[in-house]
Amino acid sequence: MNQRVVVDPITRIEGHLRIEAETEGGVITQASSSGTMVRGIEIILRGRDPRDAWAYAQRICGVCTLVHGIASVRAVENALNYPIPPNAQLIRNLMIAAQYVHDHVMHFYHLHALDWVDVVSALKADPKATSELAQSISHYSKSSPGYFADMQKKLKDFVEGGQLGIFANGYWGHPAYKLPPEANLMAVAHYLEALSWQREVAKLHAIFGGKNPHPNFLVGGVPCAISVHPDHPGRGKGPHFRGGAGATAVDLTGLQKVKDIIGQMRDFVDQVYVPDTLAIASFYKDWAQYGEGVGNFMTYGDFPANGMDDPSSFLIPSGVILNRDLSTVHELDMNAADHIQEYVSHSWYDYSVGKEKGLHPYDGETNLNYTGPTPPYEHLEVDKSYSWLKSPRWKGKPMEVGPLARVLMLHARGHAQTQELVNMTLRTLDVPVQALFSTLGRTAARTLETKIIVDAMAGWYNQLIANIKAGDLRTFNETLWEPATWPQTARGVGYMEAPRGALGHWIVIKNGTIDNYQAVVPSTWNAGPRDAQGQDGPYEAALKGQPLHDPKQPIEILRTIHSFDPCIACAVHVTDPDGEELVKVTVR
Ligand code: NFE
Ligand code: MG
Repeated sequence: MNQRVVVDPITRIEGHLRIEAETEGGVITQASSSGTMVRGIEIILRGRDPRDAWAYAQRICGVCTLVHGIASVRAVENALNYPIPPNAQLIRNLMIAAQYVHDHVMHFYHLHALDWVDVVSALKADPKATSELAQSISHYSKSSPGYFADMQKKLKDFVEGGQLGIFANGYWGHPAYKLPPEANLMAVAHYLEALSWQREVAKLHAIFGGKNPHPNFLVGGVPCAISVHPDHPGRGKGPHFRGGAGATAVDLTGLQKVKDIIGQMRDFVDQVYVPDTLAIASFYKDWAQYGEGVGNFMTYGDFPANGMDDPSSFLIPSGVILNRDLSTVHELDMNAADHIQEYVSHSWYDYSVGKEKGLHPYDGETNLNYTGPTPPYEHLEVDKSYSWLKSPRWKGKPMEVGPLARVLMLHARGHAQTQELVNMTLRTLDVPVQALFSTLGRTAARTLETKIIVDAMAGWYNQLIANIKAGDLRTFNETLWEPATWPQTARGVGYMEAPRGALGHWIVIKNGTIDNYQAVVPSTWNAGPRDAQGQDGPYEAALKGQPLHDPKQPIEILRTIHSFDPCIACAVHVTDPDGEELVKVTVR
């Protein structure tokens, strides 16, 4: 029997995402991914000072709190050929890395884990056996029978008090949950630990950027001065240090705190996140055959050692992998008109060139035109336009971006630590290399890249300290700050690897103000709708062929969609003036 399963909203994500899945005989034959919210940041930016763009662009999202700030200042710097000092580069690397580690751990425990971990089953666990399990996979200190008994009591109080709260409405007891009660209890305990841990590690952003979320940035550097005087923490001077907490210099106490936070991050990743991922995955090996996306992977690259002008110095390289073929990495050109384009054939937008043609972001347009059904509606018109997301394509092909793309790219480019980690994971789980391309592989890749990035943080920190010891305290380059020094027209691209994948901001500057601004965002690449050729986006492709045990409890859809870690606020990034949901605004 044919049936259309609608999941709306998909929960435990950021933003508003709807999935409509056509099923036949209990298997998904076609899936449609729809972003049901629209915003207008790109329109808001027009006519403004490019040096202020980061502060607006950063509000695209409150989850990947810094990435749009970074992409924005890099776009302006790229347009103006504006070099930044080495310390600013290192501080940005540390801040980006901190975002990854924070975001990936939160995603695993707080957004994704409940797809695999049955909270209610944890009540049946034996704390002593849980302790033995925990100690067999890690030397994390919180692992005694007493600790797990306490955690279980906490959980029991929640449940008995009718306060399951965030755990309410799960598909508890669904046969797809395979973990024994002890593994469930261990994971729930770490869910709660991760909540306190993240509060601490977020302070790294506050030290360098004044606050979190949405730390401060600065075109030409970073907005924190460095002071090495032990008694008198310095203050930033000049027009670019605009007050607020970010204007206070980072002193030796702050730098020591950064070091401590890096240690805390690393301990949690090594002792909790990595072992938990492997332990949980070992019960879900059947998920190594489901959830492959489009088979094409793309990275823009990030974490420069020598600045953004030297991509060969990036920790994460850039490139494109087609049809799973890791033996060839294709070069990608962010400025070439025919490489990256966005299509709107199935999106609620119009283009001046017609709905079938793609546009490069420098020529990008944001013309909203809702043509969908009047709410409340049962189904979207998936043969016409059905999403507020555009469909970005590389040379006309859909691309998966994100942790899996990065791990594959690092692997393909011969990064030794990545190859070791991937081999260790495949060996431990006893799954074939094709498992990488699955829901399980995508989730594991996120854990592995967290390990790679957290390990790299100590190196950037040590380099920063070495520079400071050698007397280099520069964090800002003033030479191009004044628009009088700029060319009349300029354009540039700022890019980075955000936690969810390749992120680009394209800016056109005319007479010192923003003439056009387009952001093409990771979740748009992954969650976008079909294109003019009818090619599925990665979410859509990943759901195709997926069996559904019970259409009323579509946990399988959640598992695969969550493995991408959706952020729909990022993906649509374009607020209507009243900040309301569009369905309430545009309906005729
Ligand atoms: Ni709103 Fe974001 C990240 C960006 S999304 S979370 O990571 O850019 O796709
Ligand atoms: Mg866009």
